[in-house]
Amino acid sequence: AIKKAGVLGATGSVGQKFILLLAEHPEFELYKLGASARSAGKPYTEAVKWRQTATIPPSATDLVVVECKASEFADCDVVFSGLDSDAAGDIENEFKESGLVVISNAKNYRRAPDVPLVVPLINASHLDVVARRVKQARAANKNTGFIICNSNCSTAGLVVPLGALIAKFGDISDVTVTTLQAISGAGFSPGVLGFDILDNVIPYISGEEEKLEWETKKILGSVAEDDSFALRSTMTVSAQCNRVAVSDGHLECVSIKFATPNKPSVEQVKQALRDYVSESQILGCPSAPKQCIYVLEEADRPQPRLDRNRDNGYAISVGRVREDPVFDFKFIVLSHNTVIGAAGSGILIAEILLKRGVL
Ligand code: 11C
Repeated sequence: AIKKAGVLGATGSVGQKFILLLAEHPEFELYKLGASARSAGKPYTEAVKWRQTATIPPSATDLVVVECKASEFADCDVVFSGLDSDAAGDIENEFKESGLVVISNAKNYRRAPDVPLVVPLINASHLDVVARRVKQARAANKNTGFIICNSNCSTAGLVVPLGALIAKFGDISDVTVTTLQAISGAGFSPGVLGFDILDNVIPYISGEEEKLEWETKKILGSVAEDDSFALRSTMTVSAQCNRVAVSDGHLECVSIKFATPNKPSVEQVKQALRDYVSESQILGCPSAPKQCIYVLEEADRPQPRLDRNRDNGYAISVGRVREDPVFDFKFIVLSHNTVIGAAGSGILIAEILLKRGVL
């Protein structure tokens, strides 16, 4: 049966993306939309109209927005949270405590050792712990509520090729990454700019470098014997982040050093990226990309405008794979920051949970 989905932060930019991705979804129906008290009681079209660029799918038009209270969402099978971090902490915790499954794009619980941080193309295995805990809780008639976080958008693009290469060649010891990030990551669209980006590059994004350096290690680390998700990767990651005049699609210039003295060749690195298959593809999830990582050979690709929508924004593009005179290899990564970098990852997590009988 189709599962009932709720969306928190429904009028925000991530919430709107969740709504668009759920509107035509074969396994989930849009069932409850939550927003601030200011929007509660209004039909969604009315609540979101102050956002000049909003696209409203027909299945959401007449849904009446409610406040983000667990009691309003009690009969949802899954709740996607696009809440801002100032509201997400208390609300998501209340939902979890009342037995709801929350898949969150907010940063609040990403570092919590009992909360998995999942980029579904690369560490869906961390969901095993959730599946086990939920089955035990069900058997004991206990609360089966939990929170799963998806990562920061630039982290999502970075960890996919890193994880694919670790799976094939063993640990990576050092990573440097310089990002060129789209304005939609800051919640802006081209028509509604929040700052002077045209003819400009802003060489600072608050908190972003720390997220890349920290989240990458949690995602690519193993799960501890006590099922906790503490930092377990010993990789050193150094990030520099820039905002550029692009609407969607984060580009990242990455250099890596393998821990092993037996280095693969450039061709072997490319082949390993091409051959990588994610669990979402193996399980046949409806939103899974056809190819997880596209390796492009043209010298000037990937580019955001040309390559961000591969496989509906769920695939990662890698280009310019070459030797690095300081580290071992360098390459460019492009990911769609609002799809696989945000709401799309949340949807894929839910699809995997459904296939595993958790939802
Ligand atoms: C950006 N990475 O592009 C941010 C947006 O932690 O989910 C996403 C923030 C987050 O500015």
